[in-house]
Amino acid sequence: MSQTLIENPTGNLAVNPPAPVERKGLTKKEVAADHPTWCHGCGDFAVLALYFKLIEKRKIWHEKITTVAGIGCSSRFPYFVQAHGAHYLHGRALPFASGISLSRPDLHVFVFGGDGDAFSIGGNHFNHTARKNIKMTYCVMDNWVYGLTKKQTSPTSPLGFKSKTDQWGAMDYPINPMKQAISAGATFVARTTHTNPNHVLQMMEAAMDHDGFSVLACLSECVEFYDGAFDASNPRKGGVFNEVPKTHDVTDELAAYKLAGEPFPGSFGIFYKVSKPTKNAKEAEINKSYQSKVAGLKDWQILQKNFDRMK
Ligand SMILES: Cc1ncc(C[n+]2csc(CCOP(=O)(O)OP(=O)(O)O)c2C)c(N)n1
Ligand code: SF4
Ligand SMILES: [Mg+2]
Repeated sequence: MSQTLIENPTGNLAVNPPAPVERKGLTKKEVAADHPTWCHGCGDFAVLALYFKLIEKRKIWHEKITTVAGIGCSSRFPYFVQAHGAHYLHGRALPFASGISLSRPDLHVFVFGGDGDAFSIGGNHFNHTARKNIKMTYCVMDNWVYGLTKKQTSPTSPLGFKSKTDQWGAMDYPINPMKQAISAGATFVARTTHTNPNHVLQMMEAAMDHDGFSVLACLSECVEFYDGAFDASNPRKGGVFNEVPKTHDVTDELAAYKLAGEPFPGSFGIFYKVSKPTKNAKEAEINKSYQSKVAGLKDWQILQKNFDRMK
């Protein structure tokens, strides 16, 4: 490519930068990694396909894709995305993702995982990430069971569900992911299902555009250990898919709880969305003010200042 030398205001010759080249959105082929190892018919395939669609549609470049997960069938997600990501510890995806989100404001972090990962072992991290309102999107792929470990009761398994840990049927009341997310402080809470691809993509986009902790509860059927769990929400299986009524006020917390309390299959769409300062913005403000106080000092001098302050 030819470059032109131009004279800059100081009178020196500088290289005229080449005109920026318009980058095309990545194709599925360019972001798809290993062939997913999920069972044939698993709902997780649809979620992955729509994540690829989102990457393509929203032109998220390779170097900006950040996919984090914990452990579980659904959490195998980052393996199948040819970009930056981490398959982290069971239930610990959110603290790991928080570090990335807080240190890299140029990225949007996506976290994927299962109902066990989110609400059992990772339950406390879920609550604390929500109350801190750390900017990221958490897509909980809820199949009402532990899939990877072959059918144990999960925190969202309905009463009476027979599993390897509850052979007479689950006796503990399930948690309600939507109520949990709203009460913990998530500022965007939406619900979708793997059987409605357009809706999943629409919700992923809305979640990504939200400046704060966005939770997307996505029904994703485990055909191996909980076949037919979500038939009542699937019109192709005789069920009904009802969208959140147009009259619903997404800033009304009580109205959101009301929607969350509907019996299955309930409604799909955005239940709750409010604007609140993020931890990202608050930390950035503190960093800016501190940096102005230590301007010109060497790293060791800043360290020394901190040690002296702690004496
Ligand atoms: C600390 C720890 N405890 C337990 C396990 C075993 N384990 C792996 S995945 C999993 C549950 C997965 O269920 P879920 O998060 O719902 O994901 P799914 O497989 O259903 O997608 C468990 C208990 C583990 N890997 N690490
Ligand atoms: S066990 Fe269930 S959740 Fe896991 S891959 Fe198979 S169908 Fe999907
Ligand atoms: Mg599960």
